[in-house]
Amino acid sequence: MSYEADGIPCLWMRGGTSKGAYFLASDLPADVAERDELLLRVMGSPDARQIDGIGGADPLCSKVAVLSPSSRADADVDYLFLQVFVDQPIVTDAQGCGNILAGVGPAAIERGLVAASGEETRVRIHMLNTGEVAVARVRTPGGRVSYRGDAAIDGVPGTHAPIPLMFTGIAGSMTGGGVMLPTGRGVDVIDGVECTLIDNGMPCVIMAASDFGLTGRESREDLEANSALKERIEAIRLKAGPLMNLGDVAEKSVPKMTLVSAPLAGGAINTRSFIPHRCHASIGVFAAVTVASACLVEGSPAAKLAVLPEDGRFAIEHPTGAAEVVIETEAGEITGAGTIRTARKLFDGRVFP
Ligand code: NQM
Repeated sequence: MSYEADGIPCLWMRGGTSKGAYFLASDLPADVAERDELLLRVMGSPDARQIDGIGGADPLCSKVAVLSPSSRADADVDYLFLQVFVDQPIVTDAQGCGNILAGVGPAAIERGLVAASGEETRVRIHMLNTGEVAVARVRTPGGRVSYRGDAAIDGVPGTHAPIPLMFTGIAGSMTGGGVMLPTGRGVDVIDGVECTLIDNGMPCVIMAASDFGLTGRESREDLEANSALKERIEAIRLKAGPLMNLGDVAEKSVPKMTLVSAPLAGGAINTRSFIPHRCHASIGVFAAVTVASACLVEGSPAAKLAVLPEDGRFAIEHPTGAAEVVIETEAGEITGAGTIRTARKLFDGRVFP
């Protein structure tokens, strides 16, 4: 079998507000360097236009999910997320992705890794990047995945079948120790800016937009064109990485850098997220969970601006609407989190590296 001549079975799917290529691990090279080289060719990286590959010339559409039978008794499928950088020859597993996660349940059923059971199939997904298990509920009438439905998520036109996702034990997902605040503090000051270094599913640095002379309402395009701002944020990120137990983050896609401001549309808080160099068109799932969690950290920039919901349903506002996350607490401690996403199978075929 030759990858070049025969191609590789690949599902191209939208997961939440991202798009990516879903593979079975058994269809990819076992050697990591060989696999990454192949994925760069598949996506067409490094190239700002990804003209020679299937990537969408945007980090949100240059993503990969690798699926395999679960290595754990308490999960049905193993999911490894890989971010393929657009304009650098980098493939990294140093973050998970809750949007691409939304497509994992459907893809696992499509590929026969998980059997459909009844109207709705519960898929327990072991997220290899962080070690936790997420539970997805996928509509499977007649034993087939149904992508059609009436759930809408901001950042995606139209409506689709809802895919509820639930998470537990995500504190310190990449920063370790089972704690949300890797420095033990709710506020650290880096380059004169108050930052919350936090990881409740995604390592994030959360700062007030006003500390950068911004309103927080600026468009994605305006923020991306502001090179002085991006340099300031990157300088803070490179210092935050080691403080968050992430080591040298120069070539990593974490921590995400999130600017917060008061909510504008009845939500809990308003955000603009750098992931970490481009500005997100919306916000990542785990990043939204982490921002909601930061709203509960007393004295933090997020807590000072947030309007806390009474029912645990946080609308995290972003450039194209809001992402709703549910935060469950017991005696003031965060015990679980969840969200609703949608996904869509776009193409099933073979990709030629
Ligand atoms: O935070 C983008 C996305 C993501 C990640 C990114 C994500 C998450 O929106 O869980 O979903 O932050 O690089 O797909």
